[in-house]
Amino acid sequence: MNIAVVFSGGPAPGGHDVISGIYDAMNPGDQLLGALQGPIGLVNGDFQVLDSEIIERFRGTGGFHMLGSARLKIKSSEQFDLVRAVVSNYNLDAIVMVGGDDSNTNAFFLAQELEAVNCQVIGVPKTIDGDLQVEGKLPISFGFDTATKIYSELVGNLLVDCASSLKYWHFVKLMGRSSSLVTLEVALQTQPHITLISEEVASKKWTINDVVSYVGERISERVIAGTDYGVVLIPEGLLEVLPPFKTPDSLASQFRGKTDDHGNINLSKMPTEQLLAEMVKDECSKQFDLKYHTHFYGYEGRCGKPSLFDQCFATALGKTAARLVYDGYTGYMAYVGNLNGEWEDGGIALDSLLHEEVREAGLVKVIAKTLVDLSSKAFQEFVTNRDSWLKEGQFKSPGPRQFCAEEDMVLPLTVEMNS
Ligand code: FBP
Repeated sequence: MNIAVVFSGGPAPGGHDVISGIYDAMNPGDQLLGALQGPIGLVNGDFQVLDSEIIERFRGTGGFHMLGSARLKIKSSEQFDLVRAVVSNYNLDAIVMVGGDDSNTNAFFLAQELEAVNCQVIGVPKTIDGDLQVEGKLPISFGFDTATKIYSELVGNLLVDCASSLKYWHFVKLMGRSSSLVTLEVALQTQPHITLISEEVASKKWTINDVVSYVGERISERVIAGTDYGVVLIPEGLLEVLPPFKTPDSLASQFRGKTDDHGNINLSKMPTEQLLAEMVKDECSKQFDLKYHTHFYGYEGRCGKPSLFDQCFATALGKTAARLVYDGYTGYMAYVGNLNGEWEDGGIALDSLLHEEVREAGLVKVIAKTLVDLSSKAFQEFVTNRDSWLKEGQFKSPGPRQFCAEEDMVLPLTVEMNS
């Protein structure tokens, strides 16, 4: 068989292990090809043959640089024709698409388009955002564990720094798109002074002014108590859930309407942390002068060396994808679940995950993003403890990852608590 593997969307730690897992599970004599620059390589017929030398060079490493990736959505009939031609030129029997919710949606439509040319399409759940989950089957995608451990180290360092220098507030935006799962996980791991969760803000129907008051009041509480320093965590998708707001020359307004190829707003480019810090400073200016720094943690974690958990998990996902190919499936996504016990694996029909959503192009069929469930154990744990985290001495600084078996196989707290 000839199997092609495609990285799609943003990188996530463990991608190279998915490929290693596919390679390990392939029958001798079968060929694995890697699409260069992800979907772009698939459309243009740009591939690299993946042999044992390349596989061993990249096994266990972070990043997607073995092949490169892109956010191209294969959607037009011309693009589907080009892929069909590539399938025929390279005698491809199967394509494994390693991607998030949008890329797996694309994998579903590609599977339909390629059925006539007998080419199977299998998806593998990838994304640091944690927003691709399937209840009862897939508790998380690969990459989330490593990325959140890296962000937790960085946030932990800031917590120690501000408690040491006693003078700064750090406003930290964390990647994750519309879902605040990354932020919730990092909050549980580091116990910072103030954390915003977009799903809660949306449920309370807060405006930007409500958010500014909430943060300002908590900061004032600490200032009055003589602790004029702390860390504020802000999910990347915060602005998306706030009703349109007007601030003079609003930074956010510059970015409204700009979307990626799948119709997602480019939240990573919105300087939400800066905007919020400025507005809070303004709000508090009559009482005190807020001294702050802003940070955005996202790219730092997307390509980190995968944790042992992510290496094992991604390899298992790759092996499962290969098995689905050999068993003749198409339009399925590989899963590995029951992570607290004996791991279980298999395939999930992609069409069972689709729902209708309004995107830039109107109503489209996509895989629903998993958001923070406000009734989940993980969120409730956060709600129970956040007031005490606001006070001195509650924070945690996990430090660098140790990569020793026991510590590095610890599941993300949100996954552990919610399973
Ligand atoms: P995927 O959905 O492709 O996994 O990417 C996730 C992500 O890391 C988001 O958290 C972030 O908003 C986005 O990528 C940033 O994308 P870009 O690489 O285009 O800046």
